[in-house]
Amino acid sequence: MTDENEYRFGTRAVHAGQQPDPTTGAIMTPIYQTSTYAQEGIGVHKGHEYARVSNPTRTALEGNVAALEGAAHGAAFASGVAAIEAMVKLLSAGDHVICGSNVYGGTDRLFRQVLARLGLEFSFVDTREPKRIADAVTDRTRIVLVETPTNPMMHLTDIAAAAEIAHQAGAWLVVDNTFATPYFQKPLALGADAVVHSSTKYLNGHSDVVGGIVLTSDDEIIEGLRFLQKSAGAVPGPMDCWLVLRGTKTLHVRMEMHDANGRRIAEWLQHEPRVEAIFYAGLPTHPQHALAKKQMTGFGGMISIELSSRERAEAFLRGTRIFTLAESLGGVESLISHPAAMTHAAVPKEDREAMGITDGLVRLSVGIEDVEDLIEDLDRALPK
Ligand code: P1T
Repeated sequence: MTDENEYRFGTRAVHAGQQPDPTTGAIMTPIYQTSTYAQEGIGVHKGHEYARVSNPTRTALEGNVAALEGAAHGAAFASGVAAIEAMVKLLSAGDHVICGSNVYGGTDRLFRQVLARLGLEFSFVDTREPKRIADAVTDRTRIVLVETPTNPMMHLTDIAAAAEIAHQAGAWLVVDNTFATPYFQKPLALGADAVVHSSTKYLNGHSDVVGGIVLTSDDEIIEGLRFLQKSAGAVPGPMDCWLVLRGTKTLHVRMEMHDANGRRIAEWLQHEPRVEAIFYAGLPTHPQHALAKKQMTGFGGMISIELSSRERAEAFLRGTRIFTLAESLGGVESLISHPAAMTHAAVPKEDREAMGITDGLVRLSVGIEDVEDLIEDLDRALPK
């Protein structure tokens, strides 16, 4: 496919970034399982020198996801946290990052326990209220990073408002779009400078890869990221790129199903007296539902519920048969997890509880199984 922007989402998902293999005509992009490439003379080659710098399978994946996010460029990394780290490593010691107070626990850990040691400064701010971002800006602020919806509380940030504040401060707005995916939310079109993903999740969709990717149309950002792929080397292998590329071909189909199942289950849970509270941006009772409808076109399959105690949460987690207790999300199969003890265990307890990640909180990643089976599974497992 040559002019990708001419086509709609599903067509781009299947084709963008790829063309039949020039040597064999293979329709599917081959897994170029090689670390290096022959040179005819010094510096005379077919566009690839060494696989840390570039690999055709990775290039196809980067082009594909860039087309889905409406970006000019993509840079793939070995994991979601590696992608986030690369983005922040564009900065220098003394620079300041404003990060949403509720982000994936591993992002929080990377910032507080690794990058802060190297001289970057971080402020954690509840970005549901854009003014709090403006209040946290310093003359060294270079990046504002938000997840929307957040993991696991489903808090939203007004992307357009956050972009305006970041730009006034001379900073980039980076949006972690892992939960919504480009099928339901396009941060770059709303003013963000870069989007990051854990491609481990919905982009791949089959829970068999760990990966990350950054998408941007900003030349300075992509040049910096390419330099970091080469210089710091946290790049994904060709097999993993190929698996994610296979996954993105069905992203639009899977997301429709995650969304339909997610809505049905959220509505069912909402009327369930054994559930104390439910967090899902697609419900009219969500405090930011109006913003959700404004900047998202669907709400997906991530739902959190409050069951009021660790005992009730544990009974529920033990009781499901289809929903499997595991870290991660976004695969075709339904998973269930306990954020306080699992994904967000590294976040200080006071901070965790301040944002609602209590011992009674349970997170569901609703898969694409038959929704009646999923509801029966939850019904059977919910404690009295
Ligand atoms: O696991 P990794 O591919 O490194 O991605 C990190 C990451 C980044 N951003 C968000 C929003 C995420 O949810 C994650 C990873 N999250 C889990 C493993 C989880 O179970 O929540």
